[in-house]
Amino acid sequence: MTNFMLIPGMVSKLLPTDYVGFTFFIGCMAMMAASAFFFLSLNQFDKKWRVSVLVSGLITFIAAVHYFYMRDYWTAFQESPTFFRYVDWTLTVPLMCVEFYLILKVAGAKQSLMWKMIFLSLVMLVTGYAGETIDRPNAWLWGLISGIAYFVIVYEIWLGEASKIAQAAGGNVLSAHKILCWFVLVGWAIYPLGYMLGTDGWYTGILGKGSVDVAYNIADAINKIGFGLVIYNLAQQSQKD
Ligand SMILES: *C/C=C(C)/C=C/C=C(C)/C=C/C1=C(C)CCCC1(C)C
Repeated sequence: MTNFMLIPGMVSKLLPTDYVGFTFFIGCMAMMAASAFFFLSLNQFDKKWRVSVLVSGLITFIAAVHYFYMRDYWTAFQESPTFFRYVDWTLTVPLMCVEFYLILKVAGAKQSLMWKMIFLSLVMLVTGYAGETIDRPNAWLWGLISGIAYFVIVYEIWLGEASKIAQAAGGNVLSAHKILCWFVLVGWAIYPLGYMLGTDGWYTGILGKGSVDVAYNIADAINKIGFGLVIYNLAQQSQKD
């Protein structure tokens, strides 16, 4: 663990052209600022919404801590911090599934819906990790399995049980659910794109190679902070009515 830690009092040198390193630094600060924002706003919400906003803050806080590790790893080795990346996702993506459940709970969502989504997200992440690390020659195959799990999540929230509950709830809950659905369909789609830029497969001839980290860092900022703000907004709107 300590073999890549910085010497106390020393800052590693980042080249002005290291745009990947730049996005890691921005990621640290953005996640930290967002966490402060969500945590400090907690008092203004009543109990019903407080947990949802708290979870938004936990998601960006967990990401902030991982971003500090990933930034240091990148500055030390100029290599993708894949391990920390997937530890972060393994904690934060299931928490996003919890968020879906929390906002639909008022409309009668069952816990089984939450567990189903958590399970699917873990299948998506474990297979993605396998493709990026232990079995890179078959990255396309792992990516495909991961993509199927992702597709089932998209189906579940757009057309499945979750969408029916949101329809029944109507009002603010329905509009927030809709926005979150767009996050998962469009914002989350950046991840498989990043994966294809960083691994070799039939797609490499079409897409070429690119920085998997820049793609993931941009996606994280959009999906973790943006997603949290939707919840924050829902809580605030619902409190006014
Ligand atoms: C905060 C982190 C989030 C919202 C991470 C989401 C990650 C994904 C949606 C990853 C999806 C992948 C595929 C659909 C196929 C290729 C492998 C992955 C894991 C990059």
